[in-house]
Amino acid sequence: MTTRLESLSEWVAGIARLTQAERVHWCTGTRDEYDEFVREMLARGDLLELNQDSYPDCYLHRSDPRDVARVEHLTYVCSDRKEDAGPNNNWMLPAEAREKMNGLFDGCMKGRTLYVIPYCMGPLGSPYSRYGVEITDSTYVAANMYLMTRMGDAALAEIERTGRFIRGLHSVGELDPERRFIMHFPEDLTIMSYGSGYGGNALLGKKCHALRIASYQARTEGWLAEHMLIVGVENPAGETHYLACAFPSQCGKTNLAMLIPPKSHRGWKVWTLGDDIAWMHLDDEGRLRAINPEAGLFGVVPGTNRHTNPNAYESIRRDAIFTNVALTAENDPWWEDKDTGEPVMDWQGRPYDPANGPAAHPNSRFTVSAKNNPSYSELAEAPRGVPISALVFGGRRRELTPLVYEARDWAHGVLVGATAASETTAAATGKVGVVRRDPMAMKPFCGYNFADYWSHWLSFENRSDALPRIFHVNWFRRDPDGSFLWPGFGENLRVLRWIIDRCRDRVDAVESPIGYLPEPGAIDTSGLDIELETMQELLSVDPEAWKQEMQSIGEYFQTYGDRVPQRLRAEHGKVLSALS
Ligand code: OXD
Ligand code: MN
Repeated sequence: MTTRLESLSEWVAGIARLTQAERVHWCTGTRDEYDEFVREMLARGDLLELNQDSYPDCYLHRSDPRDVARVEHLTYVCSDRKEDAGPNNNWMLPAEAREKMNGLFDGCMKGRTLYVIPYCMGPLGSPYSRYGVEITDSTYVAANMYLMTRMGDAALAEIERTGRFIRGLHSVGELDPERRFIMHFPEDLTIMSYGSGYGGNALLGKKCHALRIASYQARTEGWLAEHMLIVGVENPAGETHYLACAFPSQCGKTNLAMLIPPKSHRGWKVWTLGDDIAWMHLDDEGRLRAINPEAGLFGVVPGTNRHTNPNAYESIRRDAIFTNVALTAENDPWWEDKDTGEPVMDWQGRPYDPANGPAAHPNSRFTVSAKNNPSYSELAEAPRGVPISALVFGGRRRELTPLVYEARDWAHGVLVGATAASETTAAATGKVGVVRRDPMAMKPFCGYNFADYWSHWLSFENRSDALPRIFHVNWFRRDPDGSFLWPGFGENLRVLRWIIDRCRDRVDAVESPIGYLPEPGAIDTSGLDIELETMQELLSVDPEAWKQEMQSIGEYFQTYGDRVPQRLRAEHGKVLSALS
């Protein structure tokens, strides 16, 4: 099969020539095709069959041990002008980057199959959905794209109808970390990724398209592409409120998106719409509506068990691809905190020896269709998405940041998002556990200058008076001994309830220099073994520590120079003077 869209067929032919691919396969997106990908990978040893009785249609992929996470230091935004990429991105001149990448792609698919993957981000037929074509030489990528996006004929038909698509070129190359680059050309709507097979670097629909390129498009077109989960919280009266929440990688987005209400909350339900990315547009009434551009979950495996995330645990019992987990003697997948079974072989295929570190890689992943999730919302397929009542920012902070607080208004909320910070995790290579500024959880994903991004966020203030309220949460506050103060997981619903009550004007709040905090007792802790003092500690604001934080934020803003919007500086100034 090929295409009648000349711009696409010419591009594919040119890449096939450049890379000297042996054959070209146009992906149709059927289950039979996926099964064939799996058979080929099993034959080559790229996939291993897991125990088919306990884990039907589940497979294990072991990646190159040097290719297990996103590589932010090798990820670039190549805009014409350096200042348009901003201090938040690595930058290279587009011509230079293209030359470098063409050199790497030259002849790199000799003897390999080139897959052409037309895909749709968002529900097919939604006015908010966008299309792309990824070219790759990795069968693993093609199989994962089948689970993560709406890929194949239907997407191609739409691309042929409109002629519009994002071009994504990917090769695993030699998997050599010294010859690895993830390049974005937002002004040309193009992505070039070489030398990695890891999800965030190689499944180009996800971080590269749906965040870096889409954030750039969203700014020019007046919408938002964000690193946010989307959930619906249904109360016992049957009313559902939708929330979009931004947390950095490995801060529990998937767990919150799939939350099962605790036993104390009979009659409540939480519906998953997305666990990683939200595209949000203003509708005719000025409400922000969100769709999830993805169709699957690419989640962190360690820590997933029947208590922390029963829905995820259930979702990955069939039709899942596991990457870099360990194995039990029964050939079941195993990971840290699985709560059942014992590892006999680690993620690198060595006999398990605790001296070698964790059995599963800390960033080991599962890929499954979102439809596997028992709490998947039907509205996740709705072309117009869902109206968002609250936007929630968060991070992983041992101290300082209270369990929850609310911004005074939209502009203050933009400051709250812009000042978010978190301890780093294994989702990206580099040191783990150091606090870094991660505005809107978009540090690794914003395809242009953060200062312009904040202006874009602020611009919504003048476009609608029905915008969602903005909150900040921190599930990760600890006592001096290092123990978590808040139980987290399903109990986080108690905090979401306060957020929703605020949105409906059902509860008052206490004003503080950093925003509105819950009144004592306003967060329902019935049935929880948590002392009053612990709640006070969780909701406390230390003015001295906050002053330092705001001063350091002021210094951070300085690194963006004059482009930082005056409105944001004014909000920052207001908080700082309230703390003095
Ligand atoms: C992810 C990430 O994989 O944020 O979602 O790293
Ligand atoms: Mn993510």
